[in-house]
Amino acid sequence: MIVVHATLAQASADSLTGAAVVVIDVLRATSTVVTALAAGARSVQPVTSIARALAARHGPQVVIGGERNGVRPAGFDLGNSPGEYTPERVRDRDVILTTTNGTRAFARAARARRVVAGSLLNRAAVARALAEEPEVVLLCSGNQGTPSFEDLLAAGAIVDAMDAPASDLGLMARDAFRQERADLVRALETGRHGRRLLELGLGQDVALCARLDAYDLVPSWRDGRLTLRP
Ligand code: 3SL
Repeated sequence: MIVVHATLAQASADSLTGAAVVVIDVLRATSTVVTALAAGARSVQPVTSIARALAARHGPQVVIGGERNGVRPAGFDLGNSPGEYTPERVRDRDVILTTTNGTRAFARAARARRVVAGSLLNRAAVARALAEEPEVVLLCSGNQGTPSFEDLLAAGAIVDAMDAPASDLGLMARDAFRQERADLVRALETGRHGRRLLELGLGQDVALCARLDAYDLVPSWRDGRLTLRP
């Protein structure tokens, strides 16, 4: 069974304990996680505050990245644009990432039996990796407590790629994905968060995050870090 939660408010940490959870924040946290690991980062550690991110700086092998209000905080090496996470910047390094909504979603899922990062970029790989799981929760980060169009589209894309029954919201998300699939850049630009990124001059990020199945990898959570180890 696949259950979709449109916001973090729909899922308590306790309710996720036994499940396999896919954390989704298409714009842009989980797209950045996937891109950083694809570029050769050793790990990505999501943390919930700027202070914790800065405190984790230990030598040149650590890269501090993230955003508040879409913008790179003072003292950070990188923002939250997937395009910044190039092999030159992150290969063989540990990334510490803090973002407004996405990293809070990882904190919410931290006690789940299994946690992976999902996005449009890696939805087929995620669907394949979780094919044998009896209970899958697609945890959409949303935006400040409200559902996000792009997160639900990615949830629908995962439902579409999995051969399993889904909750009603999962079926609605799947149908929305099927309807929008032909032009995912336009679809992502339609939502509130996509429009905000366009206003910030970050339309390039929206296009980067809309590339369906661009990466065949699944970031998996262990001991507070996301890596490509299964
Ligand atoms: O909220 C988040 O986690 C971010 O991904 C939002 S932003 O796209 O970087 O503004």
